[in-house]
Amino acid sequence: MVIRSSEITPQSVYEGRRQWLKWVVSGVAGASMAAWAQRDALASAASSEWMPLSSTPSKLAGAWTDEKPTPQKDATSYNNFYEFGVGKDDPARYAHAMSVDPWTVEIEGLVHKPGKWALEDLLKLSPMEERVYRLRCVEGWSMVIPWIGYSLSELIRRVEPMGSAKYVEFVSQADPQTMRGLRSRVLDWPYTEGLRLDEAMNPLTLLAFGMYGHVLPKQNGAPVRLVVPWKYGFKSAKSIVKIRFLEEMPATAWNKAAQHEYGFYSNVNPDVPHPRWSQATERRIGDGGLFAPKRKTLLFNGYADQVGQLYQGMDLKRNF
Ligand SMILES: Nc1nc2c(c(=O)[nH]1)N[C@H]1C(S)=C(S)[C@@H](COP(=O)(O)O)O[C@H]1N2
Ligand SMILES: [Mo]
Repeated sequence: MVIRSSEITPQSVYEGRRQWLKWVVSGVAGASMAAWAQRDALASAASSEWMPLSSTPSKLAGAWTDEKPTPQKDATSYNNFYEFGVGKDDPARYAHAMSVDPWTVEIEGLVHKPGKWALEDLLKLSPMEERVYRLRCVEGWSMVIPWIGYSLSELIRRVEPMGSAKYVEFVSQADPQTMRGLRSRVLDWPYTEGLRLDEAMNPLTLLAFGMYGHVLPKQNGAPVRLVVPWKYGFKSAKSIVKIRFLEEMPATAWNKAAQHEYGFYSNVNPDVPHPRWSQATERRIGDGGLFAPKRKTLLFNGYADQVGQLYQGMDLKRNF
């Protein structure tokens, strides 16, 4: 399957978002997300309001894989978003309750230009492009998703980190009124994640606003999330409300929950098994169910050429 190289203007994303909000308000979302059995209906309802892309290829090396994208209905109905429950179908069922308008992202800590960014301004910060990245969950499944966004580095440059800033922390929305998963203590809410500043500045690190040519569905982290394609999926925080620049390595939600299982780096690495299972292979969602042959997991999820130099001289077994 040939994948179209694409770029969309911030304006078209903005228009798309307007339409999307209309769609959410109209209640189509709630109705079609109500039942697992109706997830095909969800996918088709969603596609009618999402906007098309114009075509300008991404020039960023590594931003593309030729692998076949995961069917959109799988990528929007098999999710991890613990704020809505721990079941794979919980986010598609319950994320419609989350309110994403208005939305602001607060920039804090060691930067010369801290402050609150309205989503509208973030959308206009930089031209967006489509990038087809693999996403590999630590649980042993993976997907190929055409994301839409721009490099996080565009935002970071704009807020001017101080020389003392060494790490970036990402904080997800935590609203007990709309996120039913917060009733469970499975993680210490809000969900937080972190990157070293040079990892955050790597051009592959994507601030994503859309996927499959459309604005992000809520279950995938609307209205803005991170996609860090060489790390396990949990590093890619969804529904981000705060980005904080720090001198010290921040705690992360998964590291706090299970220190020996989830380290700060969490680079995809087939040679470092999770304490309870191997990471040598993965099951590609959409490949044909549980009986499809597994694929070999690649070091840095296949992005070693782009990011390997970030870890030169580091012991990746100790810094897992
Ligand atoms: N806020 C928040 N972000 C999150 C998670 C979460 O539970 N809460 N789950 C993570 C995990 S474990 C994975 S694998 C990816 C899944 O992204 P997807 O559902 O869009 O495929 O989101 C990550 N981001
Ligand atoms: Mo995950």
